[in-house]
This record gives sequence, C-alpha cells and structure tokens, in this order.
Amino acid sequence: MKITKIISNLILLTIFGLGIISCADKATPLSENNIIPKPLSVIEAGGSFTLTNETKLVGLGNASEINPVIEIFQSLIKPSTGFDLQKAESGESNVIVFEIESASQKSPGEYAISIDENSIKITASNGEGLFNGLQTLRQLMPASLEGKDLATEKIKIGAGQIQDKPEYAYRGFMLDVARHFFSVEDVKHVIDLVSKYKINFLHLHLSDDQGWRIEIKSWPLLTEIGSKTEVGGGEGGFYTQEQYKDIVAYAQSKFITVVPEIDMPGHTNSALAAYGQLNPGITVPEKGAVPFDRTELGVDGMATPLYTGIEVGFSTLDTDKDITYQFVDDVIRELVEMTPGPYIHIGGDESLVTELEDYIPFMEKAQAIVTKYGKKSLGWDEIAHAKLEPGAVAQYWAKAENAVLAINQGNQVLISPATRTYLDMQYDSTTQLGLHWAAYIELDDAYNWDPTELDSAVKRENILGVEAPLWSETITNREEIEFMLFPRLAAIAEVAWTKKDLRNWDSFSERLKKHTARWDAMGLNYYKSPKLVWEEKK
Ligand code: TNX
Repeated sequence: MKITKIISNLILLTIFGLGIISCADKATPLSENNIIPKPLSVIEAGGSFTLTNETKLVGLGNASEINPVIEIFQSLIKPSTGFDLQKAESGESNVIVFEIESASQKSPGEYAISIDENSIKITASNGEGLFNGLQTLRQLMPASLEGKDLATEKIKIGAGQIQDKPEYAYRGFMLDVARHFFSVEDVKHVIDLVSKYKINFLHLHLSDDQGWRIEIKSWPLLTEIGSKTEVGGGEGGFYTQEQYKDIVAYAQSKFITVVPEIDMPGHTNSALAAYGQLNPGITVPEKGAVPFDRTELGVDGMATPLYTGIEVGFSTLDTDKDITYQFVDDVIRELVEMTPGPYIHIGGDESLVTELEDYIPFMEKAQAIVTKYGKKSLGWDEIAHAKLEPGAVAQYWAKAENAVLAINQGNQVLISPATRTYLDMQYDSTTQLGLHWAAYIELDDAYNWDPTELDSAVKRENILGVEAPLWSETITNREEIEFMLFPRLAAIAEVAWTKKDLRNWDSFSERLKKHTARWDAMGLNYYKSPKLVWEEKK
C-alpha cells in the first residue's frame, strides 16, 4: 500500500473514530425531549450545554426564594455525578442561572428555560416557577441522574428555548392515610415522587371510619382510641402535631401545599368510638367491628366499637347537639393553626345515614367555622346541596349534577372523576390491588379525557383544577402506593398541566415509554401497562 493511501486511511479512521466518540457524547436535540407533563412550547437551537464539575450556579433576584431551589439542584446532581456544584455571584460561561424576575409578566408556577453552549437560564416570577423549571431541566438530563449510583455518562443538554405554564392552578394528589396508615417517611417519599410531575397540592384524608390520624390536643381520645386500628385490623397510627407540621414543611420545600381533610358528618366512626357524646346512636356493621376496652378510659357508653371493614356510609355525627359543633370548631381551629395553605377539606361525602335536612345545616355550620378561622372550605361534591360560602370549592367525584349545583352558586369545582382519576381503581380485572366499583382505569383511560368535557355546564372558568385520589382500603405500603400511582399519575399530571389542544395519546405514550428509564433508575415499582409497547430490554 502506498504511503499516501495509508495516511489517508489513517485520516479517515481518525475522523470516523472521533465521529463515533462525539456521537456517543452528543446531546439529544431539545425537540426530541420526553418531558412530562408536556411544556407549552419547545424550540430547538444548534449546539448544547455540558454540565461539568466546574459549572457554577448563579441566583439572580430574591435570594431567600432562589437559594432553596439551587440547593435542591445541587443535591439532585451530586449522587450520580459526584459533582459538588458551587454557587457564584455571576458568570459568562459554564453557568446555570436561576432568576426570579422583578416586575415579571409570568404567572405563579410559570417558567422559561433558555439553553446555549455557555449557559442555562431558568426564569420565573417566584420560587415555585423556578422549581417547576428545575423539574423540566432534570428530565433533559440522563436517566442515571435519578439513581443513587455514580454514572459515567456525560451530561449534555441540547440548546433551545422552553416556555411553559400550568393550565390549572390546582394540580392535586390525595393520599388516604385513614384506611391504612402511612408513616411520615412514606408521605415524604410520595411528596418527592409527585413533585416531579409538577403536582402542587397534597390532600391528606386524615380521618375516616377506620381511623383518626391527626393529634387534636383538645380531644385527646381521638388518637388515643380512634387511631388504634385500620382496614384489616392492623395497628393503625397517627401523626402528632409536630409530625404533621414536619410533613407540611417538607411539602412546602417542594412547593406543595397540604390540604388536610376531616371527613364529616359521615365517615366518622373513629371519632364516635372515641367520644360517644357525638354519636346519635347508630350502630356499626358487625363485620369489621372491633370492641375496644375502655375500662381504664371511662368513656361514654354510646361510643361505638372500632371498625376495620370497608363498607361505607353507616356513621354520622349527631348534627343536633351543641357539643358536635364544639368538636368541629376545636378540630378545625387546631388544624388551621398548623396549616399555612388556604384550604381545609371538610369531607361531606356519602353521609348516607344523615338526613338531608340535617346534612345541609351541618355542612353550612362547618363551612362557617372554616371561614371564621380564615380558610376556604373544600368538600366532596355532595356539599353543593348546602349553601356554599364564597370561595368554597366542591370536589367532583361522582355526580356532575352536584358540580353544577356548585357552579350555579358561583363556586368553583375541583375535578376528580372516580372513573378517570381514582388511583385506587384496578388497572384491569387481572391486577391484584385496588377496587373496581367505579371502573377499571388503564393508562389510556387516565389520559384520554379533559376536565372541560365532563358536563356541558362545567366550563373552563368553573374549574380550579384536577386531583387524583388514592384511597387505601387495599393499599398497605410504599411499593403498593407506587404501583397504583405510576404510570397513571403522570397521565393525570399532564391532563392538569398541559392545555387540551397540546395533548395527545400518541405523543404521551411515546414520551412515557422513554421516560420509564428514569423509573427504572429510581427502582420505582410501577405498573408495566400493556398500553405502552415495551421494547425488549437487553
Ligand atoms: C368512595 S370518593 C369514597 C371513599 C372510598 C372510595 C373507594 C369518596 C368521596 N368516597 O370513601 O374510599 O370510594 O374507591
């Protein structure tokens, strides 16, 4: 072979070789992102940004709002890269800028990201917007970022611009800690998971027939007696006020507002088991009734047995007695004292043994107490039979006609149709966990609907937002929570965040399929829905 030929072959090999290397290191173009929920607009540009150990983090604007978000970013990057990213006052290249604009036009939660070779800049009008931007940026980085192990992958992010803002201001998830109790650590884990999908409200269902889960200092037997069991007869549990405040603060650090629920006047057997004075004398179904030894506590003879079954609708507070309203006032007052968010949820569902003529004044008085303590009431859709206070919200779960009653009173509705958003419903008839009284809810059922299409009287402006409840009659631990949430929570989060005309199943399912690499890296126990076409894993 001639020497020139050898040289030209060597040159070709080098170019080819470099080509392979740079290919492996290439950033995914921004337009090929798999961001969930889908942003408002993504515009791709040439080039990419590379994150290194030298990348500096710059905050512009109100430091007390920005620094916590920067800290979340630092701890997100550290485990899989080993990078100890430092803050800097300013910088021209290799910087990530977190900016809260003064006099911003952006709504709360809205953000923009611009990426070029030298910098990434996230801008927002508040910390929540920056945090949302961070959750998007996280999904532009390799899946290995979600794992705990050190990965060698380079972090390259395709250049371009993202504009994004939520369709609905309230994007909620509800956890039923009454039917089965979940520890503070489990609740924090759930907060971590749902915050990745820009969920910003956590509704805690804190009381039901089977258990009272929040310490109320003025009525101590609620927890001393009422918390002692759960569905199936386990030991139950409750949050002390300190623990509840810890959950609230943790949620706040992820820009999630806690909405505490005390379900009334039905779903109250655990309270009636503690304080017989509240009981009008209706008995508990035998199946699931657990006598509680009160000899040392000397409780009123009207107290009911504890209850571990799942049948609903048999209990009610005595709506005629003054002591009942003292009870409601004390409970709401103590809840308000530890709840910075605007809403107290007062339940109101399935009060099947409360006459409507008793139910209506009860729900009106309960709302007035919430208002007196400076908060707004949320209640299940039946609450709309009562006169609603201004700003009170009805949570549509079963009956569109109740949602319409609320709207006709000038109030907004929170959308949680049991047939679409109930994460305790089985995926299909073969899935072990869950119930199916409302529907089987496969991934596409959770995705292919829109809050504005439920009833012609429920218009966009009547809707505060969307919430996905996880009732826990059949759910007992963290792995089971994960299984019922994922992938459906990702679908509902997109329904709540992304405008209807930007959403479609083909795009969602394509993105989600690739997105599951992140769940694999996290070790998440998610349901492998047959609605996604799974590629063989090598
Ligand atoms: C209905 S939804 C209920 C809950 C149950 C749930 C089970 C609602 C307001 N009430 O008490 O846990 O069904 O799916």
